[in-house]
Amino acid sequence: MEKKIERALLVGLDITTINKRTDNIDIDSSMDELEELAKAAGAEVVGRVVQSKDARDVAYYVGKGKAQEIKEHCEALEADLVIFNDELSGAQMKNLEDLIGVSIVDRTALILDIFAQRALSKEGKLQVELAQLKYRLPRLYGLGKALSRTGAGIGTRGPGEQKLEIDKRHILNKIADIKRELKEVKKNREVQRMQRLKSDIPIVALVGYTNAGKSTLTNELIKTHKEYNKEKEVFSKDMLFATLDVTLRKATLDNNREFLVVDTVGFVSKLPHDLVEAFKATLEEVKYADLILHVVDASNKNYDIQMDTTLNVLRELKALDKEIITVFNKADKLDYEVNARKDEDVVFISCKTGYNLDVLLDKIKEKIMGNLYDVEMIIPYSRGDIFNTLKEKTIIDNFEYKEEGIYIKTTLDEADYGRYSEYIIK
Ligand SMILES: Nc1nc2c(ncn2[C@@H]2O[C@H](COP(=O)(O)OP(=O)(O)OP(=O)(O)O)[C@@H](O)[C@H]2O)c(=O)[nH]1
Ligand SMILES: [Mg+2]
Repeated sequence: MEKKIERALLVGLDITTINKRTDNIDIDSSMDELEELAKAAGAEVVGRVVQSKDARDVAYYVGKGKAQEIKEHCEALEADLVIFNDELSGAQMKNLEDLIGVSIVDRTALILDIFAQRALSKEGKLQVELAQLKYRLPRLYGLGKALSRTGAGIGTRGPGEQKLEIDKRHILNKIADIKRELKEVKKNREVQRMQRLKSDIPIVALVGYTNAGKSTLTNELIKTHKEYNKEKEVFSKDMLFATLDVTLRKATLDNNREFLVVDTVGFVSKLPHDLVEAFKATLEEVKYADLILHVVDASNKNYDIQMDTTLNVLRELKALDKEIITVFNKADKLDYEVNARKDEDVVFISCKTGYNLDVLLDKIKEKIMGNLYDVEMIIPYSRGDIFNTLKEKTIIDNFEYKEEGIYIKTTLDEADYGRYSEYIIK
């Protein structure tokens, strides 16, 4: 399919009435983020317009006069589309499109578009398409121009580049189909999860704002595993929403114990609600985690607001009662003091320089291993399987073949201590 780089004009509203705002980010940072999102969707940003107003205009979002001005900017800049920094109603879209005469895309559609382009797994694709269709349903009559564009423009693409349905009845049928398919996929995932839980390897989930360094940290952590190779690495890039699908990889602690690292999709402020809903299923892995690493880009001046965004999603996922380590990443770029909040377990690291990665691994060990017991055991020769398991799982300080069995000295975690108690002599 032909791909033309679209020229986008960004429009934001700086709402001056505090209680009418939907976030706390200052308008410049918010527009910077919108620009990153637009780039991530493949657009070229040709200009920015910010309007200060005490509230949104119901018909034109920025007000009719400003919309008229935007039309003139579009002509001068030869813009193909205008991207608005908030979610618009169907009526606002239609009015703005009729007046300005180019496609209108809002922040939600933009984020959905990026997700549609990046989703890899079957489940990810289904979930994005579902969120897109739900977004479209109440806006069909306002999406005329955006949907009738030829080629695959921002806001028209479904996962896998097929054009999205624009007929209401088709959309409803499609939504029902997708929900059915998702149920199947979910069943499969459940089976896999049960197998994992049975294998009782602790699960450590990395969550955080987009671009915080979750995938980079994942790649650092998995280097500790004996089966590590380059191909196991996950994709990381200086780009919003580099990761869309949840991946699981193995890592090892210095006491030879394995744990699973779960890399997850990043969050962003004003994340479309349907998308949060959609990804709740994928993020279920987080609910089953033994430990959460909340990865924060400490060098971002809005790190505090970004943390709140992440914590809010964790709250929605009902995962806030889990053990959490706050990982302030990019310590190499820090040029101001970052204040940790009270009651938080915090570690400053740099994936770039390797600073404090060992401290982080120690903290992980402390959290997921619980109490550790130094033991001496005698394992009867008939239970060579246990000896082999412990050889794999623990570091055996000492062993000896004795008459009554194999004598070993090692360290056991809580679960194994209970499991093998009959063989423990000290
Ligand atoms: N300076 C510096 N850059 C880092 C560090 N860690 C990661 N980065 C960079 O930050 C960018 C984002 O890293 P990712 O690992 O892709 O971030 P992510 O959290 O997985 O992002 P999403 O998948 O988009 O949610 C990349 O360009 C990394 O190279 C660090 O410690 N210091
Ligand atoms: Mg990532």
